[in-house]
Amino acid sequence: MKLVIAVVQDKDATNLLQALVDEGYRATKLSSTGGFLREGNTTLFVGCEDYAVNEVLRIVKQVCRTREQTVTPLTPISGSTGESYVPYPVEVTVGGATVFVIDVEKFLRV
Ligand code: 2BA
Repeated sequence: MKLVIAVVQDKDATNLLQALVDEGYRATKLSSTGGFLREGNTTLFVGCEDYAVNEVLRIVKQVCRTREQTVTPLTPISGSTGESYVPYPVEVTVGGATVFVIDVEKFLRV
């Protein structure tokens, strides 16, 4: 058995969860926060048989979109009064999804 962990954008999470459940997969949705953008995203846990991993990945790829997002890190500038920081917007491409596939040693429902 495998555990597929997919970090997706909030905008795709509802559709992805629905698509997985429609195809008979069990999934758990967690609210998460990206370390770089410090914005909300969604992490889905999908426990499935080994043979189903590619089908789960296909659904993830089909639903999740890449999007451009602007992040504004503070950039240091040096002036006569010393160093100060100015906002400098940078565009990054986020998604479709960041996926980890992990071997499950034991699966229990007690
Ligand atoms: P964030 O960490 O908020 O990253 C959002 C987007 O910012 C990333 O999109 C990437 O385009 C950019 N980015 C991240 N770190 C960067 C850096 N050091 N320099 C420049 N740009 C950077 P994605 O790659 O699609 O990642 C989306 C989300 O997936 C991430 O949100 C994070 O929550 C998760 N993620 C990505 N890689 C991960 C990893 N190796 N381990 C755990 N979570 C990961």
